[in-house]
Amino acid sequence: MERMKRVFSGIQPSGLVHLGNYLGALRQWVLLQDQHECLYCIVDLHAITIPQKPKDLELQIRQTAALCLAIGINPERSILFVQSDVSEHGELAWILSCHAYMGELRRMTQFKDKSGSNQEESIGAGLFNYPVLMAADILLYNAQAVPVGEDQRQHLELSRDLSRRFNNLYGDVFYVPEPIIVKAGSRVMGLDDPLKKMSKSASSQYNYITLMDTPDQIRAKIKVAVTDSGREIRYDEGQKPAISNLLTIFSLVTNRQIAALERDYEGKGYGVFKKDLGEAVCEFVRPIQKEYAKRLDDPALDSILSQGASKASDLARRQIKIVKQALGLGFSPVH
Ligand code: ATP
Ligand code: LTN
Repeated sequence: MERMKRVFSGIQPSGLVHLGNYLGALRQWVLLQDQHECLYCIVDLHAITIPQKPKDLELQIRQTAALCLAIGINPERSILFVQSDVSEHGELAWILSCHAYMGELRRMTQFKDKSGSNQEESIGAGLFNYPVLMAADILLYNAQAVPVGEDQRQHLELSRDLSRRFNNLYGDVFYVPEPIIVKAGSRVMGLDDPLKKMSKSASSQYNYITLMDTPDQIRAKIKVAVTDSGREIRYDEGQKPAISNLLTIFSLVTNRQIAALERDYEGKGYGVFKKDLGEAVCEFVRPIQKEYAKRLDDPALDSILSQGASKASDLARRQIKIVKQALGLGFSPVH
C-alpha cells in the first residue's frame, strides 16, 4: 500500500482566527486528517517577527491550540505542537538561509507589504527571513503537501525552490512540497473591502469575522458589509466581488452549493440575504465556541501539546541528522 502523504501546515498564534483563516486553511486541516499523516504547528517563532508582549503571546498560543482542537483537529490522529518546542526549526532555518538569496526574499510580496517602501533600516531581519523559517518548518518533516490560503502561494514556491536547490547541491534530501490551495475559500475577502483579503491586521474590525465573535457582532458586521451595485444575488467575481465573497462564505458555512443559494435568493435583495447569512454564520460558530471554552481550561491541552512536541521532535531530530550529514556538518566518528 502506498505510504500516506505527510501534510504540514502552520498558523500564527495571534489569538484571533477569522473566517478567512478557517475557510482557506483550517477547514482543510481537519478534512486531511483522515487520509494523511498530518502535523499542525502553532508558529510562535513566526509571530515574534513583529513585536509581541510575552504574557499575551503565551495566552495566544494556548488559545490557538484550543481553537485547533475545537474545530476538529484530533490529536490522536494528527500531531499538534508549538514550533518553539522543537529547536530544530531554528537550526534548519539557519541552514536554509545560507542557501536563500537576498533578491528572492526581497521579492516576497508579504515582506514588501509588511516592511513598507522605505523603512528597511528599522525592519526586523526576522521579517525578511520569515519565508525561510516557513520552508524549514515544512522541509524538517519532509512534508509532501501543505494546505494554505492563496496568500501563502509565493512562500510555498520559495520552499519548493529551496528544496530543489538543496537537493541539487547535496543529493536527494527533501521532497518538493506541493501546496494544497482550495478553489472556494482560499482567498476570503474583507467584508469592508472585497478587493483585499480578509486580514486580522486590517484597520477595522468590520473587515473580518472571527470564530469567537458574538452573535451580535456577527450580525452587525454582516449588516454593514459592503455590497455591489444592483440588488441581484449572483456569483460574479468581476462584476460583484462583494456578493461573490458573501456567497462563498454562505456556501462554505452551510455546505450548500452557490447555485442553490442564488436560486433561493432570486429577487429577494441584499437585506434578506445578509440577515440569513448572519444567522448561518452564528449557527456555524456556536458549537466551535462551546468546544473552545471547554478545551481552553482543560489541563489535557498541556499534555496534548507536549506529546505533540515529543512526536514532532523525534521526526525532526532524524531529519536534521540527515541534513547535517549531507552538508558535512558535525563530527562523525569513522565507526
Ligand atoms: P492575517 O493576514 O489575517 O494576519 P496570516 O496569513 O498572516 O493571516 P495566519 O493566521 O498564520 O496568518 O494564517 C493561517 C492560514 O490562513 C494561512 O494558511 C493563510 O494562508 C490563511 N489565510 C489568511 N487569510 C486568509 C484569507 N483571507 N482567505 C483565505 N485564507 C487565508
Ligand atoms: N506563514 C504562514 C504560517 C506558516 C506556515 C508554515 C504555513 C508558518 N510556517 C509552514 C504552512 C507551512 C501564514 O499563514 N502566515
